[in-house]
Amino acid sequence: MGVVNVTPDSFSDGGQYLDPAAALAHARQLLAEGADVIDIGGESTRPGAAPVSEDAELARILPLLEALRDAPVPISVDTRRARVMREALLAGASMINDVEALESPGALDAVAASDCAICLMHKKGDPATMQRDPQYADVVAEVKEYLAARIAAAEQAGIARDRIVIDPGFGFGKTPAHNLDLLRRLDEFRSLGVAVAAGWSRKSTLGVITGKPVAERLAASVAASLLAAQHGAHILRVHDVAETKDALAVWQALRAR
Ligand code: 9MG
Repeated sequence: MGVVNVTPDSFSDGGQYLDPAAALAHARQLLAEGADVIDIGGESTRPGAAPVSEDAELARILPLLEALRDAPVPISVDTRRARVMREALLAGASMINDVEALESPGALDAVAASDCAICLMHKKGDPATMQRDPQYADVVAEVKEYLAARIAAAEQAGIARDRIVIDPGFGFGKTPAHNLDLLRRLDEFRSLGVAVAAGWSRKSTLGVITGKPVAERLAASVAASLLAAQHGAHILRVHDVAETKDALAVWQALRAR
């Protein structure tokens, strides 16, 4: 899953693709590099990001959705708001990626009323404060319990299990130690019976491990994504599609022999 953030302030690519033409060119580049899904976001979820109105979020993503109507792969929209979900689905999105796991008012119904896929992500706390000393007794057990409850809520709202993807939300209310525990035990999430997604691309834990700023985390991101795949992830949410695909190809070649 290749990321296109149409935002001024995302932690990694903020401001690069606010211009619709630049966003479209980037999406096309990720498609050419072999992305299987494009994930478009119009609101940054990084810690401390400025809130954006629904209208502004829609104004950022709709032109790109329209331009990608004929894309050869599913287009996902990263949003937590029901109205944005509904309008994005009307404009051609076939997946919603929700960092609030359909907890916001009307979100379950918006997704249930369509046949789209849905990624339910875990986060602890609000983006503004979530990185201030998050605490868990057992991070894997707690995140898994939360995601199991959100799968149940989605099914109860009429969303079939085969439409659901779960994501432990690396970096969302987690310390580097929590993120590494989740990565080490990622395969435990497969017992929930739905596809598992993982997003490690350029995240701050990789900065802590390598001592490098966001712009120099490519190798660490590829390594973390590869490890996530080896630990059971079905979907990797990444900024660097070509490099991640090369790493996966080497691993797959080894497995094929
Ligand atoms: C929007 N967004 C930012 N990081 C993410 C992650 O790790 N997973 C998912 N599903 N979405 C994310």
